Amino acid sequence: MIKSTFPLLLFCLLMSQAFSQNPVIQRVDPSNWWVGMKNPELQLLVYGKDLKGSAVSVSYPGVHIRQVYEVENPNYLFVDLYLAPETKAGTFNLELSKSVQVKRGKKMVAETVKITRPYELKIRDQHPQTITSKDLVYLILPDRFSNADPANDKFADMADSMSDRANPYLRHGGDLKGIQNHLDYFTDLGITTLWLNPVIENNQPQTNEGGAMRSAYHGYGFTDQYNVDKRLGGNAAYKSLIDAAHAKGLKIMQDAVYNHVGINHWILRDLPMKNWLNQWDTYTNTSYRDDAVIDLVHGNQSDFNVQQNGWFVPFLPDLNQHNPFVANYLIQHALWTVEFFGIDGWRVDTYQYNDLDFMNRCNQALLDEHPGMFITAENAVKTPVSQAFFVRNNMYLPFKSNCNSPNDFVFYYAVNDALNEKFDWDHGFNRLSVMFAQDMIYENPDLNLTFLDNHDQNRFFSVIGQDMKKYKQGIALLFTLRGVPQLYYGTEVLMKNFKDPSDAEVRRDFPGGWPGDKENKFTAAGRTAQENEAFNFVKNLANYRKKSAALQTGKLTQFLPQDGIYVYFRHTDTQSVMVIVSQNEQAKTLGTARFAERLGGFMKGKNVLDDSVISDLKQIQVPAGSVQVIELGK
Ligand SMILES: [Ca+2]
Ligand SMILES: [Ca+2]
Repeated sequence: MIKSTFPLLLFCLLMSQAFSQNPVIQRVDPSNWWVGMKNPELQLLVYGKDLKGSAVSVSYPGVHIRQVYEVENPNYLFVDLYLAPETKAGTFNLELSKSVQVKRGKKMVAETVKITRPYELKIRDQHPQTITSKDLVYLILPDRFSNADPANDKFADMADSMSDRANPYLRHGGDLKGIQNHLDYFTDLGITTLWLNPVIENNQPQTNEGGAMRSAYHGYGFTDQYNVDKRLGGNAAYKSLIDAAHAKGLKIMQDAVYNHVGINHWILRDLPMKNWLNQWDTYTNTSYRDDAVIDLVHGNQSDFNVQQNGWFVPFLPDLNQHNPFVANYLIQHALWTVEFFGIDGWRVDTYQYNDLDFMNRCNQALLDEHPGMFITAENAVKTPVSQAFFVRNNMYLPFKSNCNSPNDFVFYYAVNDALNEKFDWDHGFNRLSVMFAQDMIYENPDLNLTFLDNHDQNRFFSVIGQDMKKYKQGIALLFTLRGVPQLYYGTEVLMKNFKDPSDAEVRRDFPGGWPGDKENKFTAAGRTAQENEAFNFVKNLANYRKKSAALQTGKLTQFLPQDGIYVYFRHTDTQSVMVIVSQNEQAKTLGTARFAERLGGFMKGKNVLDDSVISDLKQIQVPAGSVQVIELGK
């Protein structure tokens, strides 16, 4: 035994010398893949140390290496694989062999070192559903909704190690388990789909914005796409939430960011190549101007480049989606996420800043694997033309988007303005009828994601001056007009505020979501009478909508607003709903002769908001500032 010690030590020493020059694999992205994907191609990003010069091989039936790319940085290899249709699930070894110089005594000699990395091909078992106009979406900012696990609020090893509910700019500790604990609250309210602001790791340092240090609690600065932030509970908590939501019939919409990543993203610490990002000689911010992109007639290249390739803010670098490795990385992450977690739909952040051909490729990759998948694009634009440009539309243009839904900002502005204005020729409810008259521009306006407010906007109840009549009108318009309605968390319990002094004011904690909260708005007993009036209004109409074919998928027929009263119908072959909304300051008797084409054959109606019966459809009483949702009957 003693004799063998020396040679063994020497061997270890030699090995350690050899390994110091050896290639090392630290990670492979995507972290796994699936057999049975419609697209048989897969590009692995292999990252580690000194990978350049390695030969790569795989010995597994059906898995073929098409090409290996070396790039500027020797720590990366990109490996194109082809997975034949008959490939079975299992784990193969990615084998790298490289000739390295090793010291033997006083001599350097060449030696071949081999390293292997197991890679798993799983069986596809998720069956995402499609989000449609039958759904009601509820938007949650995960850090601000409910804290089920105070132990994960902060971590000393993260770039921002703070959590403080007293500071509106820092993390507050909300997490995915907190959301999961309230699934019954959502289903009771009539919600069918949850949209969470991004859950992916944001290991970002605090940043100075407007003189205040802020945390990336909003989630829009990704630092590792393949990990859900551990302060939200990590991948396991996200999977658990989604499985539990699906079990209760709730769908999940993921918030995607393709345009940029956080400045602390792991790839940025050791870039594969300089043009992974859109780099500028001097810092260049995007102009945030959609007109620079949509102006195919009079636009110029310079404005276009700044809008597209300028950085969103200094700590969110712009990704170069013209780089095919970047494009593949982003697209495969989207596919991976659907398969891994069972995502039902996508909301794409900052859509207009992405290379639009890249976005079409990305959308198509999702649609190829999941036909009919709901993909809704965020563009904070003000005109139907601009909004339609970025989605499937009926315009004859050289560029055609394949995104199937816009976040309907035009609707958002129109409803907020309409409810705040006095009725006249082009104000008040006329804004709505004028807007809907332009729906011919969209391929399918029923897929527009309509909303009254979201995490970036003033809260609806504040915008309308905390007026309950306008509140009910707004909710009723949202739930009964065309589109996929989206509610922002807390709107149902009258959460309020303007973005003054910052957007943190419209992202307050949901009262009752934290242990020891003095108020609990999750329960009727914890809500004020007015909050219960609001909650019950939302709940009743949302649950009616849930079983109303007319409101979910019926055709919208509108009549020009007159005398401050807007009348429209949602109708299928089997159900007709008449909506009457008034911004008249006096009660009126509404003669209905001009609606005869939609009222023909109906004798009576029931206002589903209060179950009152309208026995004479020829003369309908319309109180000042009222809304009626009338299911018509024979
Ligand atoms: Ca927590
Ligand atoms: Ca960009």
